[in-house]
Amino acid sequence: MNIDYFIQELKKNLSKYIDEIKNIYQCDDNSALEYLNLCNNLLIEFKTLFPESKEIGIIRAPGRVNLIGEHTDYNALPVLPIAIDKNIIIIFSPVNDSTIRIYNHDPGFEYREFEISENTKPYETGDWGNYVKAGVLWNKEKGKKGFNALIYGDIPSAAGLSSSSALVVASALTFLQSNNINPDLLLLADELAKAEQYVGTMGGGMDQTISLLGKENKALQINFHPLSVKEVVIPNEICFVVINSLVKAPKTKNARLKYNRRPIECKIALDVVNKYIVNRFNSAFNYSFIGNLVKSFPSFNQNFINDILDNVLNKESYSTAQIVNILGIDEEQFKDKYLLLKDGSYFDEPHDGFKLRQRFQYVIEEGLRVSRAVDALENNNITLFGKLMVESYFGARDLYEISTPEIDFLVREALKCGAIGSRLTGAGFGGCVINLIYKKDAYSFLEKMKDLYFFKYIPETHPEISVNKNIVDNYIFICKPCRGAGLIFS
Ligand code: NG1
Repeated sequence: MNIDYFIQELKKNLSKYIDEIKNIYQCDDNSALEYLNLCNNLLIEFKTLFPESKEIGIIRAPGRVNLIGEHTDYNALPVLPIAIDKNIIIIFSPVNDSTIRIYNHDPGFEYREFEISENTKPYETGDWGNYVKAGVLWNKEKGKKGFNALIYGDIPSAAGLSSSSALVVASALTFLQSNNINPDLLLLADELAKAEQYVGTMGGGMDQTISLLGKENKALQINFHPLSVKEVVIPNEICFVVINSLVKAPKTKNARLKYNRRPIECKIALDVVNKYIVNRFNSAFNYSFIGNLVKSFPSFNQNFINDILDNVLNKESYSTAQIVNILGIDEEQFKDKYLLLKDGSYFDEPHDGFKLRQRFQYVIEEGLRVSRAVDALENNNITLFGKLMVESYFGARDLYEISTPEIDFLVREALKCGAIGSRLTGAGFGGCVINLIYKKDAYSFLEKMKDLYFFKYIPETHPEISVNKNIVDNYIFICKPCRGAGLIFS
């Protein structure tokens, strides 16, 4: 569409576009008007940055909040996220050469420019441009045309709401659109999960899938290897409230190693179990994901899990020497198979050893909880869903060790203030808590939690974090399931 024409349209016929925005974001007239004003401002900014670009498109890709099923995706066990109304928006214009030129509306992120070429190397670890590169360079065969773009985002970063994957997804769709390619969204989600590992995190496929396939008013149960999705209706009387602990966990930094430790420990734990199965059952089973073991091993049941925890993975922690001995490989083979990171360095043995039993137990239990949670929602059993959320939190805190004192405080107080369920959401080490609330209790819950956390706990325990009282509603909010990524106003 022509940028000047569309700016005029938004001036003259604003009301014409309100319904589309209300449908996408599940919002009221006022919020829809705010979004339209934002689009208008971004279009004007784009015109100033790229005066030569006349034909434009607008892509959006949402962040997500995961209701239950944390760190299960890279183990091929299910998750249950919703897409939220916070998103990445890209105003773009295709160009005839292979150059990508990107400005960020946030002046904290500098201009980036790169070529669609096999020789294009990643920026330094942590650079925001790497997420755009991940979205564009994943398949060089598919297209050669670049684009000029202005990128806007309102998903808090490093908060477990998937700002990074929303940027990868939005960049990929912008690239495909610029080359007139209509992707199959499920296949694209699978590709982009691998593509995002470009930035160095050994993550799974939850975030890209929900950002692409999210549905209004519904959660998605996502299954992996093979990737499939099932829509799950959220009962009308409940809602989900996100609370941001304001403790950031940027996965491009320290939290990346803490995060990567978990997939590494899961893979080692699985191979110890694989080895045991081969010896014990005299069979050729060799599972590549914990989820495959759960789904396909004929003798998988509670007795089998107990046997593993009591007799196979029965130590509190394991040293490299112990694991090498169990697996019957040498230290070099061990390092190359399990500890090699994307940047070519090796993951160091943690000072408290590899916690194989705890990680294995948590992942198996969390995967089973997701299936039970979906049944609970489908049977309108809100109390059970809440109970499973709390169990998930305990597992994340005690076995997977991804909680923080701030998250612990929020979950404890939320349950006292009317939440039926509460748990950390996303990768952990900071970030957000998700709370299940009856809609009728939402207002009083929000007021109590604002007061307890943002006006008391944070000022007392973290004087270095400045709480802007005018935007507290950005830190604690009801999230409605929204539509997945795509072109808007096309
Ligand atoms: P967030 O919360 O966005 O950092 C990460 C992974 C997910 C999943 C969750 C934990 C990426 C891009 N995302 O998400 O795949 O493993 O942690 O459930 O690595």
